[in-house]
Amino acid sequence: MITPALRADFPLLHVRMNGKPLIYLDSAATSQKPQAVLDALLSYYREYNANVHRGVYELAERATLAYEAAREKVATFIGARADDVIFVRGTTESINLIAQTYGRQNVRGGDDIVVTEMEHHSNLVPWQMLAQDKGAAIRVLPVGAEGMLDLGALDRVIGPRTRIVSMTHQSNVLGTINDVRAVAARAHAVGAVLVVDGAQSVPHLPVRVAELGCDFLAFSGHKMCGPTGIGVLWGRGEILAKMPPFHGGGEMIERVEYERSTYRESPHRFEAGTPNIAGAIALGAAVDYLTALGMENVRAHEESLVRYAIAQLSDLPDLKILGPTDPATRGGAIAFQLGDLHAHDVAQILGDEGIAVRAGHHCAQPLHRKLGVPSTARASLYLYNTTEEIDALVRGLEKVRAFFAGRRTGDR
Ligand code: C6P
Repeated sequence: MITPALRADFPLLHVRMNGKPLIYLDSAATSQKPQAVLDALLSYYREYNANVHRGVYELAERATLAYEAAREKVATFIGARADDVIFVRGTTESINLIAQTYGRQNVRGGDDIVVTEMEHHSNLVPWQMLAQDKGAAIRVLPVGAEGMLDLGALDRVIGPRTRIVSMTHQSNVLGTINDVRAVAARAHAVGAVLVVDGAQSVPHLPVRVAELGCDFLAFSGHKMCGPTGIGVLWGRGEILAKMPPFHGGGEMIERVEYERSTYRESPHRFEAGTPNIAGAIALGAAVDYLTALGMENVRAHEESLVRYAIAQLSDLPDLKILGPTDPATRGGAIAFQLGDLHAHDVAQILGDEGIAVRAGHHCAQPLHRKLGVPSTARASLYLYNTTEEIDALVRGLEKVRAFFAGRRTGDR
């Protein structure tokens, strides 16, 4: 069970913004951190700061053990083997790593790389760079009615030329939770690999790589109660074993000569240089925190918040929610438009009320263009949010409407 009592674990939820209690509705951008994660960061630096995989003295061994224990925790969290879990800076770096290693090795001129219309720029631009380099084409799975992927187009868009399909599990704009298994089946039927952007799903849903049926999964620590600058790439072991390294440097090599080198196995082959040791250890603490709550409970809490939020927001005249309205098919990123008001104006006035929401294109310009809107405001929910905060959002939006209605009357 998730209760408002867990808010006591998050120091930042108790600060004030503009003299008002903070109502944090921007967890899709980054989540707040529980004390246990802050403690893990500090205790590494205070008690056993040393590099990993290098020294044999006690501090170095302690740091290495904690770093590798974090890898084990993350692996268990997603139902994977630890050797297939690679620490990177975040989702963006994960996807660039796949594009520049697996992609460069396997994509040729005339091939197709398939994405969907609801991708974050992090899951589009790295593929464009690869496609431009190789003379490959980007093909796009459309978004259909109510912000769901149009799975009827799967057989048309994914075909014999497709080498890589890369899709988000949960949209950061529409909130849509995609049917990854259906896309995996089609990708595998034509011999392509499936990359899943889990930036918005791993923090919010139980995610097991075997159940998704994907070949790669990318996610970020900072959206799941962990620190910034640490993220994860999971890859299927037999694929990682054949992939070339991403960066060259220390700790990823077996033998180095002047002209050439040989490389270690995964995950070390993909972790050149000193990694984000504190970040990985603190991500392990975040995983412990989420595991103790139970990801089924996190999802159930968010689903009930989404149901409440959609019902309350739908009562506001002129408010249009993007994406599915059935809470069973979506997560807690709720992008909306309020009449013809500019999203930044909406977010600014909410901010004055202590309510933190994001405004803009949310790094999804092609999706906004498709929907015919330049920008949206977005409230995004997480395990620490409450129905009272949604009530405050609704009151805040009523103020926004009243403010602009007054200005319009004054203009006449
Ligand atoms: N979306 C948002 O406000 P990084 O920045 O590498 O941790 O995550 C990138 C990323 C990739 N995919 C999806 C679906 C995402 O939502 C994000 C990050 C934030 O929506 C910041 S732009």
